[in-house]
Amino acid sequence: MSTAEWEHFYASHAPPAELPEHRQQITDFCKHHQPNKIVLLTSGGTTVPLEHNTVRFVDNFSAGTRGAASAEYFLDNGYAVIFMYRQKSLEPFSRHFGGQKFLDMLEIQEKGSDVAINVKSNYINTIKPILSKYKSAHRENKILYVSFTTVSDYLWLLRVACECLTSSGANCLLYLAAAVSDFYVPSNEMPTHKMQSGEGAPVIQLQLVPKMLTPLVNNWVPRAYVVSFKLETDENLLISKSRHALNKYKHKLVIANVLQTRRHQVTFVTPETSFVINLNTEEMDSGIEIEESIVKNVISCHKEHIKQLDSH
Ligand code: PAZ
Repeated sequence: MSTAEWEHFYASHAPPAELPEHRQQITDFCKHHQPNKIVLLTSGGTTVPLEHNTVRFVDNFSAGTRGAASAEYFLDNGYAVIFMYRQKSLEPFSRHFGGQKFLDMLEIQEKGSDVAINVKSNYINTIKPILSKYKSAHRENKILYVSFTTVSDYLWLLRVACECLTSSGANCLLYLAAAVSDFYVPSNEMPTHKMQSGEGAPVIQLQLVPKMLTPLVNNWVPRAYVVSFKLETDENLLISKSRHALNKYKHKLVIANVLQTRRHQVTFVTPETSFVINLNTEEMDSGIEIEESIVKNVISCHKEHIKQLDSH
């Protein structure tokens, strides 16, 4: 990927309005946590707008489950977390109470004109540990939420976050779990207003999104431990494509998963080896999440990375 393609992408897509505010927040957060370990975790899908005044867009399946769950396990393990997520995708802690689940946990008690809303007693043991972890993560300023929606917002935010993280050196871990679109409609080829059906079926030409891993690994955060995720639907491609990514971008770890089995199986692929992490049915039924093992293994790889860089 040449620099020119990068410059072209950034030059032809305006940064999101909130970018200066996000830069300040991330800078302050990184300063606050230095010299401790910090993870930049990306989560959820990205949209590809089809109009400048966007009514329609191309999206993908990711709900942000992997990212939101992983953020909680990183916090459990003492990391400060920059949670860079797709707006309206799942968030750590609140993910446990989404949709009607939250309302089902409550009951109304009325005595005359006094009305109280309480948590049903059988849910207290479920809610209490999650609520305590949420409160302490926020009290101790251990998690920063920054959101994006479109693929270009994502790429702008990623670059800015990396610039802020450079000074964290090897203590910085990048855990790139977001499902980022590979294709986009260039800004100068997008209509300003809503496409009109009366004008017939539109022909939309998508272009390849420049891959950000090359500048990220080489220039933006050269000492960080970078973990990318690879999703496939054809299992036969999984390892070869992960190895290809490692060779091409020169980072240290790809976590490979297949769409249908991603909740209970992933493969860690490093330049030298690969190994599978699996949950059995019993573990899944008891509520164990695969992200707990993923994060544990990533943290031990990160430790090893810090040791190696320290010894040079
Ligand atoms: O968000 P989710 O929990 O439904 O899915 C997680 C995932 C499959 C998006 C993630 O594990 C992943 O593979 N992300 C990278 C996708 C890719 O660009 O290949």
